Amino acid sequence: MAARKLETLCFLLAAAACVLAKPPPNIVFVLADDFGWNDVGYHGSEIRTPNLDLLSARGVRLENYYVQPLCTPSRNQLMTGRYQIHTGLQHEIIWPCQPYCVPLDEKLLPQILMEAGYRTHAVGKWHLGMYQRACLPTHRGFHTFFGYLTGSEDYYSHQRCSFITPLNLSRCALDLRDGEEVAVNFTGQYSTELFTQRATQIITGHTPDEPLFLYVALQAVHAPLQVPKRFIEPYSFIQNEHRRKYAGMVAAMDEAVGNLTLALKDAGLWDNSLLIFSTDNGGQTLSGGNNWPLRGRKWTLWEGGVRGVAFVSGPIIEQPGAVNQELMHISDWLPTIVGLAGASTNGTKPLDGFDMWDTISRGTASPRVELLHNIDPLFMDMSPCPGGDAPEELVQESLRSVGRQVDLRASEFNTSVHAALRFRNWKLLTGYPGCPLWIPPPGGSRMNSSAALKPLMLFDVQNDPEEREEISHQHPELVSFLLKRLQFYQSQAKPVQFPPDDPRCDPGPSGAWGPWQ
Ligand SMILES: *[C@@H]1O[C@H](CO)[C@@H](O)[C@H](O)[C@H]1NC(C)=O
Ligand SMILES: *[C@@H]1O[C@H](CO)[C@@H](O)[C@H](O)[C@H]1NC(C)=O
Ligand SMILES: *[C@@H]1O[C@H](CO)[C@@H](O)[C@H](O)[C@H]1NC(C)=O
Ligand SMILES: *[C@@H]1O[C@H](CO)[C@@H](O)[C@H](O)[C@H]1NC(C)=O
Ligand SMILES: *[C@@H]1O[C@H](CO)[C@@H](O)[C@H](O)[C@H]1NC(C)=O
Ligand SMILES: CC(=O)N[C@H]1CO[C@H](CO)[C@@H](O)[C@@H]1O
Repeated sequence: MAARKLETLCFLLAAAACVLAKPPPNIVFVLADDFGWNDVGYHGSEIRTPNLDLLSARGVRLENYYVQPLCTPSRNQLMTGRYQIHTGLQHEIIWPCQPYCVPLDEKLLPQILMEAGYRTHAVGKWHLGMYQRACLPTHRGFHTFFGYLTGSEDYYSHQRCSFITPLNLSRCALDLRDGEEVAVNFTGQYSTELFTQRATQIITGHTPDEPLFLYVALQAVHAPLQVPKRFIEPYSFIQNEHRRKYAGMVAAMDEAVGNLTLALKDAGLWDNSLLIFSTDNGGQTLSGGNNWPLRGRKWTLWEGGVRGVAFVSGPIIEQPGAVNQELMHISDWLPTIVGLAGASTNGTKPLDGFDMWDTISRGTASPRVELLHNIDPLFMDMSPCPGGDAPEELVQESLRSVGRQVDLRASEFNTSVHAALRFRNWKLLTGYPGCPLWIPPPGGSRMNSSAALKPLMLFDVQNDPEEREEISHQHPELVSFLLKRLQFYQSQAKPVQFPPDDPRCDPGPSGAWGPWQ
């Protein structure tokens, strides 16, 4: 709507006035998958990312930026501007056979932009549910979609293998669609190149009289570790095979972002574009990723799971070249982008995100002082964590704290529950936060160390971003305040949605994953 109004205005006014009244910017949002803190060149990684380094150096690096520790939750918060507790998606991811999706009464970012006159496209990973057609991207605000609906597929065959519990069988089937149709012709094409090619075609074919919203949710650099040889060759110096392949995958992703930027320039769109780059969660150290020196990894509430690599780039930024240290969260993109689009958040449910544009573009103080990382009463860390699994003492201590709970008023937060809250420079963690190790890059000579876990831990993450010094005993009043805040959030949480597998999801030996209801 806003774009149309502006066009009409331009038609009625003199051309000079139209130059002043700039049309809404094109937004290209690149979401990387499982890209770790220590995997980008500008954080000192041994992996080179010349395009990301240059674009971010000419844009704004977001160095105090947070995501959720997992794929579905981060994407969910990006699309809704709301915390997981407010959508019922606080537990894990949507597995292929679970019959649920982001609640259909949530208004998503692309819906708002579409109503505001944007042309909206999604390329790559969806992972926000697909058991019904109504859950698909083309029913949730995207004019077009090319990509996959679940996660973890093969980069070449585009097949996803998943165990279907009620059928007691493991099924491998295609997961690639063009719009809502199964896309059968792309076997053998490496997805980072395939998705970049499609995104480039969208940019090239875009009519500049409409603003563009292009969401490129790359498969890179999630496992499995697969990449064309040309990308690995420069990394023969990395001894560890996982890390070496992963480095190649990062190189392919870096080239992809370079290609997208070039396409925007060639199409004459760059001057009024904003490129946003963000990871969806911390690196998975079991699959080549790394978050050193941060603690933990993907799937955990430690900084290594939730502190994300992100930057913005493009000529519309007022103070390019800045390194931004203001607190920001992935749920902030919805109000920020909607604000830039001149659109309205009317029709969304109460937002947890803030409009960060002044903070990003001009460096003003962040309006965000608090951030709920998550509260998940069902949490389990499924991956091996040698030497860092929840120790017996913590389990016992948690049980004792459950016992203590009985004597307390019901308004007390249950500190056995996996949760974390950030308030200014403070971060409170309760329950088992997930694998608590500091994991150095493979082959690195730097050592980790371990520290005893407690059911309740407080860190000053501004001065101690590595979460090494637990200081809850020094700040009893602050701890009590933060527990009240957690209880405040928990009191408004929707019940966790996590239905059992529906056997009707089975695509059969020659079918494709997709809606079954
Ligand atoms: C599942 O299948 C395996 C063999 O594929 C079999 O050994 C096992 O008993 C089955 N489990 C159930 C619960 O049927
Ligand atoms: C894709 O496959 C379909 C059906 O197999 C075929 O009709 C079509 O021509 C193919 N398109 C391309 C670009 O190969
Ligand atoms: C980038 O563009 C070049 C030239 O078109 C192409 O050969 C290459 O495969 C592209 N890279 C990626 C990762 O898409
Ligand atoms: C918000 O949306 C409602 C329903 O579509 C509409 O009646 C109302 O005028 C809108 N408000 C604003 C401020 O746009
Ligand atoms: C506290 O949370 C733990 C872990 O979710 C749960 O097992 C326990 O029943 C809870 N205790 C109370 C009193 O609700
Ligand atoms: C490389 C290294 O130092 N690894 C250690 C990390 O900490 C765990 C837990 O103390 C040890 O088991 C590892 O050997």
